[in-house]
Amino acid sequence: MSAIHAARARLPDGWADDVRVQIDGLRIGSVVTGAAAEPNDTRVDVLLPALSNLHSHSFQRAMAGRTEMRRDGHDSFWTWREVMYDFVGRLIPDQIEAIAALTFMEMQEAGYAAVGEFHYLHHAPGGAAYDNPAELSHRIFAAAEETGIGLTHLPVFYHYGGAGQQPLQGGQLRFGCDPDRFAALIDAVRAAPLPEDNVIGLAPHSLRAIAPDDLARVLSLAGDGPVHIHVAEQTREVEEIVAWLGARPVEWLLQNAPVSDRWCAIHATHMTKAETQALAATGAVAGLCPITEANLGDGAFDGPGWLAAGGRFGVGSDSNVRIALGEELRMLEYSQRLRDRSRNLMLTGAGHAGAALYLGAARGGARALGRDAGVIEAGRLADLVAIDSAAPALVGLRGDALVDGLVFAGGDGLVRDVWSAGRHRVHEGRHVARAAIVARYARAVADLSA
Ligand code: NGQ
Ligand code: ZN
Repeated sequence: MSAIHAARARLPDGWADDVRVQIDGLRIGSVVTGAAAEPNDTRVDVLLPALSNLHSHSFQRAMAGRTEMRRDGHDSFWTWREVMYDFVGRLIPDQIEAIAALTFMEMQEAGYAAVGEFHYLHHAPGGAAYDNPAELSHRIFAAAEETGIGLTHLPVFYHYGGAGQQPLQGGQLRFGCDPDRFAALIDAVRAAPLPEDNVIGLAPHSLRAIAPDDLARVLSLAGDGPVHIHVAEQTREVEEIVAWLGARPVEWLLQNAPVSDRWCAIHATHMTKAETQALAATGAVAGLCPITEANLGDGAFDGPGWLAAGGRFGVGSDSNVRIALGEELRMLEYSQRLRDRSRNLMLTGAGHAGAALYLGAARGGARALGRDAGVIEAGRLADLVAIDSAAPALVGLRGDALVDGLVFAGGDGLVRDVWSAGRHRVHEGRHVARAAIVARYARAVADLSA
C-alpha cells in the first residue's frame, strides 16, 4: 500500500490539514486527518478529487489550429463539420492511437484522472470493416493503457447522415453501423481485457444520426453502463428535429426514451424552461463542453436554470482544441456572466463560484462516466490531483478561495501530481511517459500533413 501525505485536502465535508490518504490498489484505503507523514509517503501540498473529463473525441486534437480560417464568408458548426469529415477520412489506426495517447496524456497533465471517449470512428475509409471490427476501439484502449488514464469507452451508434434518415456521406461512412453491425461491434469491443476501473457504455450519436425505431434495441446493448447522447447543441439541429419528429430534441427524448441518472446529455444547450426542469428531474448529467461550444459557436447553456432545477453537471473537452481544466470551468461561468450581465452564477445560494464549479463537476463527471470517484473518501477510486499553492496565481489563497484561484486566476502548470485509480502518472507536472508519447505523436502528425 502506498500513501499520500497532503498539507491540506478538500474532503467531502470541508478542508482538513495533514491528511494521509492510503491507496489500496485502485481505491482509497483510508483517509486520516491530523496525521504525520511517514517516510515513504508521497508528500504534496493541496490535494483535491481529480475531475473526470466526460466528453472527448480524441482524434480531433490533431485538428486543433487547422479549422480557424474563414473560407466562404460564412463559417459555422456545419462548415467545421465538413472540415472534420475530410480530416477523418485520412487517419490510419497508428495515427488514431498516437493522437489518443497524446490527448489522454495532456488531460492528465491538466488534472483530469479519467475520460469519456465518445468514439464513433469505427471503420476504414469508405466504411469497410477492419479485420477486427473493434480495431479502433482497441487502439483507444491501448492509448488509455499507455497513459494510465481511467477510461469510460462509449462506442457510438451512428446510422444516418442527418435528420430524417438521410444516407451517410463521405467521411461519415467510417462511423456507420446499422443495429446488427453495432451489436457485433459491441461484442468485439467487450472481448478485450481492460483495467478494472475501466467502463464500457454506449452512445447513440444524436437524434440526427439514428432512426427512432432503433433506439430501444441499441439501448438494450448498454447493460447497466452509462448512456451518452449529443442533444440540442445547435439551433439548426433543434429546428430539423422539430420538423422531422414534431418535438424538440430534449422533449422528444424525454417522451420516447428511458432517460435516467445513467444518462449524460451532451451540450443540452438549447432547451426551454420546461425541458430544463424535466431533464434535470431525471437525474441525467448535463455534459457541458464550454471551450468547444464557444469554438463552434453553439450558444450558452442555461446554468442558473439547470442548477435551480437541481440538475447535475460535468465538463468535457470535446473537440480537444484546448485541454485546460481551469479554463473549461472558467468559460462555463463566463458564458453565463456575459449573457446575464451578472456574476458568480454557477452555484445555488451563497458560496465560492470556482469551488462550486470544481466540486460539482468532480461529482457530476464521475457519475456520468460510471466511476465511483469525485470525492476523497475511503472506498472510492483514487482519482486525485495535487496542486501547488505556492504558485504566484495562488499565493495567499486558502480553502475554497484557493479553488477559485485555480479556476479564475491560474494558467497551466498548477497541477503537480495526478493519480488515476491509484496509478500515479503525473509527477512534478509531467506525465511519466511524456517523451515517448510526444515523439510518436509528432511523427504521426507529420505524416498527416504530407
Ligand atoms: C461530433 N461535434 O460528434 O464530433 C460532432 C459533429 C457530427 C460536436 N457535436 C459530428 N461538437 O455531427 O457528425
Ligand atoms: Zn461531441
